[in-house]
This record gives sequence, C-alpha cells and structure tokens, in this order.
Amino acid sequence: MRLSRRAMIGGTLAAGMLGGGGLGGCARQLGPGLLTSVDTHPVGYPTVEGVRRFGDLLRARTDGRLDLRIYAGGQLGNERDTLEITTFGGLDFNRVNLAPLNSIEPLTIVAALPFIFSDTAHLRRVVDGDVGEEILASLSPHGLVGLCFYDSGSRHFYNTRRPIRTPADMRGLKLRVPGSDLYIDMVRSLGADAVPMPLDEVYQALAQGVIDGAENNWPSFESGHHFEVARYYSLTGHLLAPEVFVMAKPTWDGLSAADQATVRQCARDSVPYMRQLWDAQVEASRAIVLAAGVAVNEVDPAPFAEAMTGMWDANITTPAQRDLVERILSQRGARQ
Ligand code: GTR
Repeated sequence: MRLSRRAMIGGTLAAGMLGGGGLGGCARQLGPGLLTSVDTHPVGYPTVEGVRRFGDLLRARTDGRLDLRIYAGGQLGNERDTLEITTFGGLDFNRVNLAPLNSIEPLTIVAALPFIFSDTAHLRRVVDGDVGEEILASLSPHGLVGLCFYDSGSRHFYNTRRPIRTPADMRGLKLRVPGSDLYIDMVRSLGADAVPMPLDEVYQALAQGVIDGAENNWPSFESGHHFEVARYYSLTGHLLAPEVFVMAKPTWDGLSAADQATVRQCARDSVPYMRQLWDAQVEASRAIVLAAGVAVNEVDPAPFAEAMTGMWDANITTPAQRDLVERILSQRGARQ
C-alpha cells in the first residue's frame, strides 16, 4: 500500500505519541498491554461506545493484562489515514466504515453496494453469517484483522438547496462522498457531481458553499451538525453499508492464540450492545433534526435503484465478488 504524505506524517506522530505502536511500543509509553483504538466519531456515538464495551470486556477477561485507550473524534486523523497507520501497527484498533476499505479489498465493495440489503434485519443476518466472516477474513492480507461489524443504519441524501424526490432533483448538485470509487460512481450515476472529502471537513464545506450536500445516516447528519446548514434531508435509504472494527495485524501477531481468541470474542460480544445503542441513537438524532425544523421528505427509492443498476456491474468484476452478491441476495426475506 502506498502511503500518503499525510498518513506518513500521521504515522510518525502516532508512533511518537504511542511509543512506536503495537504491543511493544505501547508497553514503552502507555504501559504493558495498553492498546489504542481510533474513531472518527465523538465520545458517546454508538461506534465509540461499542468499542468501549469491547475494551471493558477485554480488560475483565484478561484480568487487566490487556486494556484499551480510545482516541475518539478523529483526533489522530481521518479514517483513510488512520487505517494506513493501523496496517503497520502504529495504531492497534480502528473502527471505520466499509467505504475506506473499498480501495484496499474488493470484497468489501459488495456489502457497500446501493440497495443490496433490503432492510436492517437482512443486513444483520448477512454480516452475522458466513458472508460476514468471509469479508472480515479478506482483510488479513492487507495488514488488518476484521473483528466484527457494527450497524450504520440507512444513508440518505441531504443538501442546502432543495428536497430530492427523484434522481432528476440531484442534477448539478455537488455532493460530498467518502473516498471510495464506489460512492463516486453512485453519485455520478444519479447525475450529481461527487466530491470526495473526509468527514471532518464536511461541515465547513457545507457552510462555505464548497459543496451543496452529502449523504449519511441520521446520527452522523446530526452529530456532525450538518443539519444546521443542510436543511433538506431526503430519505433515499440508498445504502446500508455496515461499520467494521479492525485490529492491526502486527499487533494481532504479537498476541498468544488464547488472547487472539479473547479479542475476537470480546468484539463479537460488543455487537448486541452497540446495536441497542444504535437503534436508540437513530431515534434521538431524528428527533433533534426534526425539532430543528429540517425539511425531511420520503422518497420512492425505485427510480434511484434503477439508475444505479449499471454501477453494480461496473464495480462487481470478480467471480468472488459475484458469488458474495448472489449469497447476499439469496438471504433477502429469509427468516431470522
Ligand atoms: C459515517 C461512518 C463513518 C464515516 C462517515 C463518512 O456514517 O460512521 O465511519 O465513514 O460515515 O461518511 O465518512
């Protein structure tokens, strides 16, 4: 993987702050077994609190030999840069969305395809089953150990100009997307201009009119204060791509087999707690946004799904990806 200049600077900083990274590095400055985790979201956001539960379980089940310090709010950099640092062990854990993993591992693209999941129950069935396991395992050759998936809800479009009701309403809008070719294709296929940008730059860009809008779930729209500037939120529900909790392979390789199993189990056991927080956060964020007077409109998703069919073929190119698509679609509407 080619490191960006920013990631290299970030890596040097992180390594300096954390004492070289990984178990050995942490042992020097943070104390033996004190591991680091990063998240772009602030303290209190369900992904951060899910990882905090993971850390609590890890400490309890290893009698304090392993512990976790979380750097929330993107304080050590954006997802793309911190992921690069994680791959070489400068950070021990990272909670990211699938989007920054799309350019690293093609199998992650499958679960980030628009409209592939029919609802949250379908998504949870898939990521909790063998397809989820395969996607997590596919990260290993890239220096990351996939531990578990967290919820991320439905993503919808929002903007400063007008309600989106049909793809025609998207034409000419400059919309921020995460740095993933899939997202760029998605927005282009709807006739809008895609502007890749890290999440922490979106509020300013909206306020300054550099972009007209973006797309995200209720909690991110609310917690990033984007709703204060983008006053139209249109419920397209085009994506249900999950969050992923990953560990640095170099740190993982330094653990005993027993500790590796404990790490994996603690991550799995944090999922129901995260989902409970997530469902409550979606409702809380929705209430805040509505109370602030944002114009929220329902959308018929059919013409959006129709406009995006071509991009499925363009982004699903290998037999392994096609196989996963088939298996995900075959689990639609199956009993839980
Ligand atoms: C959020 C997700 C973040 C980040 C963000 C984005 O929903 O939780 O990890 O990927 O979207 O759009 O950059």
